[in-house]
Amino acid sequence: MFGLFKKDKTPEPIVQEEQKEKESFFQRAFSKTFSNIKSIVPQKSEKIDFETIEEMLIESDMDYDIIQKAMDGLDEKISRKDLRHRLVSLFEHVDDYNLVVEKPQTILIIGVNGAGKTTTIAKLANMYKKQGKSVILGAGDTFRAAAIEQLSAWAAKLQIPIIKTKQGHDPSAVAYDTISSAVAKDIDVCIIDTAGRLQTQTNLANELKKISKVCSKALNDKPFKKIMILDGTQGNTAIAQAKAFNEMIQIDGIIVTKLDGTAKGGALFSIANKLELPIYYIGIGEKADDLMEFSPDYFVDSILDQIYSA
Ligand SMILES: Nc1nc2c(ncn2[C@@H]2O[C@H](COP(=O)(O)OP(=O)(O)O)[C@@H](O)[C@H]2O)c(=O)[nH]1
Ligand SMILES: [Mg+2]
Repeated sequence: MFGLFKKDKTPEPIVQEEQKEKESFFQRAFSKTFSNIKSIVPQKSEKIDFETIEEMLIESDMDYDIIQKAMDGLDEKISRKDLRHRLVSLFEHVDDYNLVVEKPQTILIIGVNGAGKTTTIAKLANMYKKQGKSVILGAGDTFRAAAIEQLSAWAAKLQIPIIKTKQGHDPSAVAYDTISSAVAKDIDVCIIDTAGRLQTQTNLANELKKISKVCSKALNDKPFKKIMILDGTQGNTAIAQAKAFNEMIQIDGIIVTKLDGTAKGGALFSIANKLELPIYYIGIGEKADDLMEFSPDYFVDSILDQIYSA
């Protein structure tokens, strides 16, 4: 969507606008990570010492295993081109960043309490609505009354329909009703919230499995996406969390939130590489517009821009 310039033509104004928006978004998302990087590499140059790059990546919270893997065999002085190639290749397990599946495009949102699930649902709903799509929400975190209220408040604000039930009721029924309603009303996108915590981990695993099964059933076995929300301020520790959820219910991809508050942006390399999953979007605030699609190329280039001279 971004940077799709037609050959031999000046970029169209709309594309330039989008590009600018993306640039400023990435600057905001990684401002703390970038200032950290700049303190380690105060002067830009054409080639940078191996140890300096290593230190920079460690300080950005990139996992040491991954750093070793990425830098294996590189020269003592590293050029932008060589480093770029290595860093981008950490994301190469993914070739498809498209979250869109057959209508109704259904997204089941999972993750621990406080990761940013409900807020991210609002951001996704807002984005799809701006794209001209119709959206319906399912308040599947029935464990806490506050979670139902929070999603209802977003639905009202964004003027989007929501399917909900009383606290303690079956979240699978909410998921089923949300998808059925989307099918009946020809709605494009269904986004379903889930609880991040129950009385026990086993309960949570069973509940998520059941919700997932019910979604498949409501969709007549058509595919849908299970997206894990990770709190970016947790850096690498979020990986263990994601692995635990991945064992309960196979995850299709990740959205990382709260990057606005952290210098641990380098953890995105480890999260993507260790989990071998796509990072679809990144979140950088509490407002409905604070979401941007993630692009490995763009991410790597914006890091390299901090340290290499043109
Ligand atoms: N700074 C910041 N705060 C966020 C972001 N996403 C969510 N939050 C805040 O994190 C808290 C928990 O979010 P919530 O969506 O309720 O998490 P949930 O428990 O996973 O549903 C709320 O106060 C949100 O406003 C983000 O990208 N940046
Ligand atoms: Mg919530």
